[in-house]
Amino acid sequence: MMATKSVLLLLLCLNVVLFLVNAAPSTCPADNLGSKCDESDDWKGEFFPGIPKIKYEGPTTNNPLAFKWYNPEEKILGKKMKDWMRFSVAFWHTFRGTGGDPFGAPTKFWPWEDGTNSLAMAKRRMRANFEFIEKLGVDLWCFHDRDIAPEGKTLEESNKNLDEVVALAKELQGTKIHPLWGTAQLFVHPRFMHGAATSSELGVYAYSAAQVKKAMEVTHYLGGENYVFWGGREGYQTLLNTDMGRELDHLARFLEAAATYKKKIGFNGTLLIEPKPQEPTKHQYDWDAATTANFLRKYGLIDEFKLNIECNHATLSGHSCHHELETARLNGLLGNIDANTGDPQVGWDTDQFLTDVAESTMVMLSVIRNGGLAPGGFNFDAKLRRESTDVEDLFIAHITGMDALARGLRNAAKLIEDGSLAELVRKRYQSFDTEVGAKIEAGKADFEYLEKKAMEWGEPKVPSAKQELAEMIFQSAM
Ligand code: XUL
Ligand code: CO
Repeated sequence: MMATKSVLLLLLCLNVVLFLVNAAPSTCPADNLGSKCDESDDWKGEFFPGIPKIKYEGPTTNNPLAFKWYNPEEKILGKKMKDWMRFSVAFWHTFRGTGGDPFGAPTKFWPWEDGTNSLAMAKRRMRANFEFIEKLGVDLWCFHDRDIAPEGKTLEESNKNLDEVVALAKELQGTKIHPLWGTAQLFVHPRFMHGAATSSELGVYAYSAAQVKKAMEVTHYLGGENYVFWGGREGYQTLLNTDMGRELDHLARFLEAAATYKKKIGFNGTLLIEPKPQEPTKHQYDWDAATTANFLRKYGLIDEFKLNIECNHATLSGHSCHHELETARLNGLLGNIDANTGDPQVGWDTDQFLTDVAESTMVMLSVIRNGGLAPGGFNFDAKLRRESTDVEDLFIAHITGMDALARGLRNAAKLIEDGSLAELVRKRYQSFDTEVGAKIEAGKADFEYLEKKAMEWGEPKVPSAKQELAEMIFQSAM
């Protein structure tokens, strides 16, 4: 009996030792702050060994680590593909995404991660970020302050952590790479449970202002082209205990102060608001593009802000991505796109890479009509599925997302060059290309005049809108 127990104990110990050997990080323990371990060169080499710089090989290649449709230097409608797209990597999904969901534990354990949220780990992750960006061949990245550097015990300490990581990022960026946008993460910490700028608590409003001030400063320092506001926990859960009018006023004052501060520090980047209807809260104030445009107009902020349209947020609000892009564009507000998509069955913000070519073609039609997105671009606010756990999956996901949009661009250009869709639309409205139509469009046709015309013309003949023909033309460009 005793002997069996000892053997079992021995086996158990052996197992523990084996586990420790197997699981031992090939890096320093990251909570070993301040030791010379922090300066370890372990990960100053390659994070993605065996992954080459991704190149364009064309649609016939079966190399998963090559672009099939995205050929950065190729010109489409007179502009290089890379200038149409302005792709950027989202730090949070790519380097902080764990695969965890409300029901399940994390599934992703990247080899460079040691399971901590230390400053040393943040710096190592930043090195991985830039190797990833360079191998993918893009020039832009996006971040939230708290996903690149750990929150400290005080705001001062958090700012200090951020400064350290940002200094390294600046060094690693070199001369070409810079942020498409930066933002402050104002939703994870419990202090933001009532919101940030919409919080009922004055201290939280001030804290949020301080955090945004710092995030704007570092975005500017890194050469960022835009700064994003997304209302993580804004909005009322219930009107019973909520002063909606007061929350909206506070939000407007907050954004006004941000616009003032932007000018004060000489940051020329665009301020972007990212509409989202709900999740995590029940009803967010920036529900969709139209709601946000109305809010901006009401508070006199319409010239200070543009919109960052996210496709999955569009579908959550009951619109297609194209609808949201067109609403933003027609209001002169289309500034940037968070390129992702939702699942047609799952009503969540699943943040999937957009791979549906029909959807990407519609997206690119809007982008072309907008004359491009610069100084905005496409940010991959998209994550690997929980069950994709290889490091190379990070590359495959971005490549397929970039290819889908590149293919969308090629298709949209084909549709525009072919002209038959535009001709179909022109014909549909041609009754307005007349003297009376011109009067209406110039705002010179009053009701008496129109009544006279209606009586003169009698019952109007209403022609076909040719919807299926439009769909046929669209399909032939795919
Ligand atoms: C959340 C979301 C954010 C913003 C930036 O739904 O899209 O990641 O893009 O805070
Ligand atoms: Co987003």
